[in-house]
Amino acid sequence: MSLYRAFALEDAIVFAKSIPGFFPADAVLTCEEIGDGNLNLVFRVVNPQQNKSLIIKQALPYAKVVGESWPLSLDRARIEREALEIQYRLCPQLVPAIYGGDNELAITVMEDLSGYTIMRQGLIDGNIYDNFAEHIGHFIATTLFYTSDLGMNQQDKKLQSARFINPDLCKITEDLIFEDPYRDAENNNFTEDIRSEAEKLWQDQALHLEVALLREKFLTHGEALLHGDLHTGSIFVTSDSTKVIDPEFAYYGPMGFDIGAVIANLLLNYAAQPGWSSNHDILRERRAWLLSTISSVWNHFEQNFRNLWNTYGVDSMSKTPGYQDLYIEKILKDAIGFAGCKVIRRIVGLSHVADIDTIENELHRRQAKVTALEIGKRLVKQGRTAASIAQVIEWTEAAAKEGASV
Ligand code: SR1
Ligand code: MG
Repeated sequence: MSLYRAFALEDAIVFAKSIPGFFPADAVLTCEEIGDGNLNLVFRVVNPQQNKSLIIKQALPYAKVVGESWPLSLDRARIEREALEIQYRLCPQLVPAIYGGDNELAITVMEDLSGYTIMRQGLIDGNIYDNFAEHIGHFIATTLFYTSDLGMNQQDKKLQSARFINPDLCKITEDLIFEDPYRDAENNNFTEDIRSEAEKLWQDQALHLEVALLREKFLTHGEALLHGDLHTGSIFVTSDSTKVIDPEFAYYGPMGFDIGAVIANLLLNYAAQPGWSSNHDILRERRAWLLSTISSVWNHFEQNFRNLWNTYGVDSMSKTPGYQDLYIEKILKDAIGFAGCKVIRRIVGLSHVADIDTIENELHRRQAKVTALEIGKRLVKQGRTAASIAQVIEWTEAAAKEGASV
């Protein structure tokens, strides 16, 4: 019989005390549930005497955002912890430390990042994170390279990929990102003021063809161990530090998916900017920073990835002249297409982003959604033709102009 039960505050305190050497046995701990995501419980347990704390994350056996009618495997907690352990080993400065866990209780215990801000909120508040692109480019390049056939023994990679079979969470992505927005799906969630824009998505066969090709990559291309949900709500930041959390969607998939997630969420904030920056100079400055950050994320990724490949590549055939360039070009095209899909899903699909939904002014809010959809469609449709990251900037600016006139 399973020992699983959803934790109450007291259970989290008892569990925290069982972590060897963390809190003294007689500590009087406090606990609050701080989870604001779609799927899990998150407890912060504090010892005020020591000014010391930790986080306990527990998976629920269903999607919290929908309810018990949407069951989800608890094995995702093990997958998340094992992915975090791999990412921590590869990029210790960019991932919270793991203190423990329990597969049956679907629990991971980790470093409390209370001094950090969730990047999505930081961007909404108008902050700028000049070290972010370098950090995330390094994180994505390193975690993807060393878990791929380029950077690890290929038989070990097959065994490792078996540990990250994640059907329930992949199904969420397959449905919410690669299917529902393109039909009148029950789980879609959009305001009536953009119904005609949603309906255009359902009719657009050229768009569907590109989405089908991207969906096929997501379903079948096990290139590397992905984070799987690398949006700005999965990233904690300060001005000089970045920490990536929440890899419960981790699985072996196409490399461009993680880069696309970062690009998409910077673009969603870009689309939202007129709702946050009423001053034209500030608007221009914010948007310029977001676009240059997108270029910089890609450039740091590419530079790191090529360096790793040239220095630590384990596959002799991968040294064939020309192969690396074609491989990078494929990742870029995929990243752009995936970014487009990820923008579109946050406007018409089940789960939205605060960057857009919390804009107070109704007209600005609608405008942000229309702009995001224009950007998303353009990236999906043009992705396969891309030759450089500079085109993402061009296409975004052109789509934003078009969106502003709808
Ligand atoms: C039902 S879960 C909805 C979304 O939340 C997660 O963060 C993923 O992005 C997922 O698609
Ligand atoms: Mg998450």
